[in-house]
Amino acid sequence: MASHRVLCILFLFFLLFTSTGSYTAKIIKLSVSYDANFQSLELQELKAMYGYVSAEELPGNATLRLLSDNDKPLYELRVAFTEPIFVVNPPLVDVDTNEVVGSQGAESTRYPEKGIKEINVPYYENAALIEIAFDDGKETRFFIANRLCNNNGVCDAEESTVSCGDCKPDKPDNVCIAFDDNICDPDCALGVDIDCIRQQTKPTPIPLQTPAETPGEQKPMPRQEGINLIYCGLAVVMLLIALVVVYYRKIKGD
Ligand SMILES: [Ca+2]
Ligand SMILES: [Ca+2]
Repeated sequence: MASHRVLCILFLFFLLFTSTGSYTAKIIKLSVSYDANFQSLELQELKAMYGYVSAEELPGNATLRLLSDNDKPLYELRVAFTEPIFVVNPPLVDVDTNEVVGSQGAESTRYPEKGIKEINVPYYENAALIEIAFDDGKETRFFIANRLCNNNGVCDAEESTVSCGDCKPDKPDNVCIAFDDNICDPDCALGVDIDCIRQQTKPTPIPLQTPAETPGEQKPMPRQEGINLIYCGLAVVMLLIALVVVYYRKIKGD
């Protein structure tokens, strides 16, 4: 029985350690859009938050580099961009041999589409540039420092409390940080941030109500006090009767 308890405690510690260990990494979430042949790349969105760093995609077809404001490499990752193509009437393929075995009757048509790739890189305070270099030589650079924080006192769309002092932890910034830190993050869903649960379940003090007294109004005597006075009165009367009886007996005896 005791060994079961020890195992349960160890398991809970393991869960706690592993969950916080992976969740507490500060990252920058990047959404890169691209067209066919990876001609025009755009950094559609970015946001600093807590989460997982993307795994290396080997062999991949491009290298993503995170650079500092003085072009110093901070982080490097191999990434695989897939051609954004939509095929109408694709030819029939043998699933075992992977060979084209015939067409579906109509000519197959390929339409170029827009692709979106999401990549999470570690967050660095001095991160300033993202460079995506394809193996065929195409290279694109995005300036990110000003997008992560422009220090204008307003929490802008791509800023968050992780990357910018313009955003406050108890105000909305579209990033939920559910730490037990006495701060209820309004971006967290119901029941996610323990501090918000505490805030909701905290009992609200009820003000003590004193009855309004009008001048000249007789305050009703409390019941117990009234009863005590009656007993006192009765005791005094009985004592007086007893004294009178004793006095008369004394006179008669004399
Ligand atoms: Ca700002
Ligand atoms: Ca919190």
